[in-house]
Amino acid sequence: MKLRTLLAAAACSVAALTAIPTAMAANYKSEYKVSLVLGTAFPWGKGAEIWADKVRERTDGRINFKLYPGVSLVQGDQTREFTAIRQGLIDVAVGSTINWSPQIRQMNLFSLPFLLPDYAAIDALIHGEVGKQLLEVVEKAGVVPLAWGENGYRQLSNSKHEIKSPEDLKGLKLRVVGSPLFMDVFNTLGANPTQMSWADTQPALASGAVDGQENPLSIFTAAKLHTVSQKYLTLWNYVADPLIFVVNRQVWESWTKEDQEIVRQAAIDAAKEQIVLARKGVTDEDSSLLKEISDLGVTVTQLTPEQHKAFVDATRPVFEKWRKTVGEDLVDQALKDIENR
Ligand code: X2X
Repeated sequence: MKLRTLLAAAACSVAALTAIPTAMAANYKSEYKVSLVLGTAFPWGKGAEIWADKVRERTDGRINFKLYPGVSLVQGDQTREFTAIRQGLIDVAVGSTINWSPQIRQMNLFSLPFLLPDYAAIDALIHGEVGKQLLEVVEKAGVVPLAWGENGYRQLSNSKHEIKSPEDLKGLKLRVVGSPLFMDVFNTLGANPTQMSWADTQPALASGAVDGQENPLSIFTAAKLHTVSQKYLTLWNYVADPLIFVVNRQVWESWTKEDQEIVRQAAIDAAKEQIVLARKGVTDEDSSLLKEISDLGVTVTQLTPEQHKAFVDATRPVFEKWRKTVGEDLVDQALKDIENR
């Protein structure tokens, strides 16, 4: 090869090398779509906003997240969210384990009735072996999981009467989320459950098409459920749903290693703040949200240990049935971790 050709070839490869970062940056989208059920009036959306802000700041604006609450990228059907993340219709998401459980059966773990006695139990699972295994399942399904957040303990509200025993649920029309496990729980308790998206729930409560629903107290207040006839609230802590911060795999791979690390660390930091927000006012130390709700004229019912036990006993068959679907080993590991918390 002539010297001049050699030099030209060398110059070309240098150009190619130096061109890489620019080319990659050019592959970045101007905006990444973040799917959420709830917007920034709720701890859920607030957590996503905190994540977005940190990512924008720490990447000097190379990565911009735009929030799409109301799972609008899947026309409000929260049970299709996980599939849409895999397919790339959604770039980024902060999603509930409940909404992804139709695709990932192991996510039903947190919905096993009365598995989680307290916040320490939730923490033991998400920060321990169980959390690690569940994130591996998400990873194997082709989505990049980054951090655990929290929606919260789901309490029962209705427009008809106080609920203190399974008998009180007889015939009540209740809106439930999209996992069949919830249908099993409320059918077993003698209620009349119907699956519905969150988007359809408030109109259904307002019109009286359904009598009640179950959701964390932060949602009860922010969505002003007392204005849609929810006059009775029973605190029974029967399940709690964590949130997971994730990125679509192709999107993740389009980012430089440096940016991947920034997005990961920002998710971890934002999730920590998000959990604090989710628990604000609903702990033993600070129960201010309960007071806020009873000040709205809502009858708040705390169960005695005996009343609580009646619900635990009545839902035990559902626990046993779903234990197999979730996976015996995973449930055993969870029970062990909760015992040792
Ligand atoms: O639909 C619900 O009840 C909600 C908002 O809690 C979830 O997305 C799981």
